Amino acid sequence: MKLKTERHAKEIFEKIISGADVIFQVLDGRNPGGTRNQKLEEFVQKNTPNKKIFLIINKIDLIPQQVLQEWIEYFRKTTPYMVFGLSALYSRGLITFKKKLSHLFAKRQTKAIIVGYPNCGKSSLIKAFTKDKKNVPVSSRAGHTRGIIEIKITQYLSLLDTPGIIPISDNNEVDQGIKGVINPDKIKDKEAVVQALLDLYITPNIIMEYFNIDENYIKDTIPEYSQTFIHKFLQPEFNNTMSYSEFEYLIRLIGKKRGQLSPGGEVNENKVLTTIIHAWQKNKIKYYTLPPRNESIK
Ligand SMILES: Nc1nc2c(ncn2[C@@H]2O[C@H](COP(=O)(O)OP(=O)(O)OP(=O)(O)O)[C@@H](O)[C@H]2O)c(=O)[nH]1
Ligand SMILES: [Mg+2]
Repeated sequence: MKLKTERHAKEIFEKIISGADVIFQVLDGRNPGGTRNQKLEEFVQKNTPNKKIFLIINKIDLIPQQVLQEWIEYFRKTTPYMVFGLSALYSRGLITFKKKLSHLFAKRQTKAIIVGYPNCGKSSLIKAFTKDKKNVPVSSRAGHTRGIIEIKITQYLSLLDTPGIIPISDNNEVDQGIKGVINPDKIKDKEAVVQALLDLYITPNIIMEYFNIDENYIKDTIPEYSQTFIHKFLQPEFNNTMSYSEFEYLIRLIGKKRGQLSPGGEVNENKVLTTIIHAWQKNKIKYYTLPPRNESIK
């Protein structure tokens, strides 16, 4: 779904948050800044300032503790919202989160809703809450539009079991490929997605490590290019952009390593690109981002 206009965005936001007093905005821990929707936050502040927003940094099992701390500090300094880190998949941080919630909501019945971009872990978080035997489904609001079920997570706080999906604002294939909402086979320009990955998130050495490509392999496989390439891209401190021929070289290396060849014997680039995007979408390639430095305090 595409947010065509400002009005359209507002309609969607309105729908997402209706019926809830508390909004849990789930962020992908590997890129919390990029998976946060500030337009939604502004909308809530302007139109329904009584609704409380929480930032939930999910998937913390995929990032170093120090990186999580930096993001938490960053959000505490630059936003008025409460911030929590957790792993919905491994139920980490859930008890602390619930304890805090029972302190914060101790007077009247309150309803929370989970919102976030596709793939950030909304359903996993709901599942984590449901798995906990102490959290019981309390009501099915029959007669209401969809018969939404609520899960009681503390004495006074219940969670609507249908999350609000924030649509990706532009219908861009690259964004969708990176966010994992489109199957790699369906992506027309796979090269653009892999190049964007290399521009925004991962360095070539991370990809090569993932495919078990080391110095010797590079030297043995395509000797004419190897010294410059090794020097430039096998280092973890890599801070260069790849030229197109270097990019092609990387694809060739991976293709040879994986035996992804066309009948003619050349590397099947399409297959290699699909493999990379697939590995990325399945969270197999490790990465994380750091918060921006020196941002003014709100
Ligand atoms: N490692 C890790 N993976 C997670 C975590 N939470 C969710 N995932 C994975 O991320 C992917 C997306 O999780 P979902 O819970 O389906 O995400 P969602 O936000 O409901 O996605 P949509 O329904 O498509 O909007 C799945 O492969 C989950 O297993 C987590 O805490 N750690
Ligand atoms: Mg879901």
